[in-house]
Amino acid sequence: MASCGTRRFTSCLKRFCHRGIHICDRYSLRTVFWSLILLATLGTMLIGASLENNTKMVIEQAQQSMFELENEFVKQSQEVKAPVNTSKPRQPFNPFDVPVNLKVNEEKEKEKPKETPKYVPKKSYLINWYNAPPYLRFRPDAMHCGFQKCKYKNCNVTFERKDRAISDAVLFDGRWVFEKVGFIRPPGQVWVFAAHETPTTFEDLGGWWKKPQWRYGFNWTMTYDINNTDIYLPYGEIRKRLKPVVRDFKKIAALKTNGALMINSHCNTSSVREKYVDILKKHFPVNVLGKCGTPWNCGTHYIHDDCFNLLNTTYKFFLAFENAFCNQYFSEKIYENFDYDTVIVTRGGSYKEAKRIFPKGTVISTDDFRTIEGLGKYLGKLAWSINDYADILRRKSQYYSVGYTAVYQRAMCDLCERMNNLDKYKKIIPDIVDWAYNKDPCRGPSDLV
Ligand SMILES: *[C@@H]1O[C@H](CO)[C@@H](O)[C@H](O)[C@H]1NC(C)=O
Ligand SMILES: *[C@@H]1O[C@H](CO)[C@@H](O)[C@H](O)[C@H]1NC(C)=O
Ligand SMILES: *[C@@H]1O[C@H](CO)[C@@H](O)[C@H](O)[C@H]1NC(C)=O
Ligand SMILES: *[C@@H]1O[C@H](CO)[C@@H](O)[C@H](O)[C@H]1NC(C)=O
Ligand SMILES: *[C@@H]1O[C@H](CO)[C@@H](O)[C@H](O)[C@H]1NC(C)=O
Ligand SMILES: CC(=O)N[C@H]1CO[C@H](CO)[C@@H](O)[C@@H]1O
Repeated sequence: MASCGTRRFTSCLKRFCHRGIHICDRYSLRTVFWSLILLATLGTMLIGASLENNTKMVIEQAQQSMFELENEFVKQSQEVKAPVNTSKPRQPFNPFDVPVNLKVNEEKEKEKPKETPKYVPKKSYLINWYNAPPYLRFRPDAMHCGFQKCKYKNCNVTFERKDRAISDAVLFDGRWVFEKVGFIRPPGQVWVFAAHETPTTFEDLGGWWKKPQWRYGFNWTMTYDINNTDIYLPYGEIRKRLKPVVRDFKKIAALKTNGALMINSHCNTSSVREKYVDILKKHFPVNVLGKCGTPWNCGTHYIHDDCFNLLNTTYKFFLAFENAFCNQYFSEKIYENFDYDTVIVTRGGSYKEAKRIFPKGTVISTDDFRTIEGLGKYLGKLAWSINDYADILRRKSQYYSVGYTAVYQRAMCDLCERMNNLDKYKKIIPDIVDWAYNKDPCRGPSDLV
């Protein structure tokens, strides 16, 4: 074929055939010619198609990066503004899909037989935190945990003042509400009275929540007291580990040099723990860090930084003494320190409640001692008995504390489930003061002997 050069294609083929190629015997030259034309056409079409594919890909990539840019923008603006807008999820920008696609879809819809429509939640619910407490604000993981892990995912939380009047539910940190509500409550808006702290501290900030303007206002409560709340939000939860940890607990015990440690910032408490500790000090060495003892700058804003290592390495006991004795009230003092290799002594809750809440043999409760001296002597004995001490650490290490984010997330899921089923959860709390105090949830200290 190389010799064909500039001659006309047909005569060239003729010459080629005369040299005895068999196809010339079977097919007419014309057939060969048209076949070649056909092949050429097909080839062109294929190239065209792949070009078209390429173009499509380029467009899709452009769209993709537009989505990404847009998402990035949404993300950034959320980061700056805190969360969260609700109503409809934003439609990703797609310049290519306006009327044409709509038409196609309409036609397709007509062809299809009608199916039973799948249940799609009608809307999403906006939940406004009216005055999120510092306890939450300093825990951004919890604050922004979202609803993706919930059964009902169609809720959003906002912390912005301006969203109050357009929200489906408002969460109030009850003891911190103001004199005036400050916005017009839309019909049907759900109000939740939330409380981390105990009723003994509800008076601390003006006590406006007790005033008539807040009566018949709240629908639900959200607190740590499982027996007296609609939405259960404790400080944490202890769970069994699937795989036990293996550590040399005897060695850890043997290396500890100090007695008991307390870290706290409230020095005049309804549980009068300060007095309890003063008496305990006569029987067992106790160091107090924080506002009520030796100043220390660690763990500000509830963040457990490396300073807390001394629970692992130095102190045999950590005194998780609550500021009040109220049903179910066990705070971050125990939940945030549970995983350290130290033995925790609790003082709180209703009488002997620690025994029911925490796994057997993992914590020491002051309820189990008739006198403070008795506790002091017990701690002294345990401190010198490496085997017994290590046994407690080993038992405790079979469990772990899930952390605040997990329990907060669960409470938010519960709230969202309720929002989706308002009929089922209809409730108005006539008098929130009654709810707070009537069941007599708190006791005074009876162990200061
Ligand atoms: C929330 O989104 C809607 C549209 O989805 C928009 O009209 C509204 O302005 C947004 N609100 C806020 C507070 O950003
Ligand atoms: C509180 O609730 C727990 C868990 O639901 C239950 O086991 C316990 O009996 C209740 N206690 C009281 C005093 O009602
Ligand atoms: C401690 O608190 C009580 C009331 O809660 C108050 O009467 C008392 O003066 C306070 N004592 C100190 C030393 O602050
Ligand atoms: C305390 O010790 C345990 C076990 O050695 C370890 O898992 C944990 O990370 C330690 N905690 C800190 C804050 O170092
Ligand atoms: C919540 O309380 C308000 C005002 O008392 C009431 O109008 C509304 O029906 C209540 N919502 C629910 C779900 O109970
Ligand atoms: C901004 C934001 O997070 N919006 C979310 C609100 O909730 C819906 C689910 O109901 C999500 O799709 C949105 O992304």
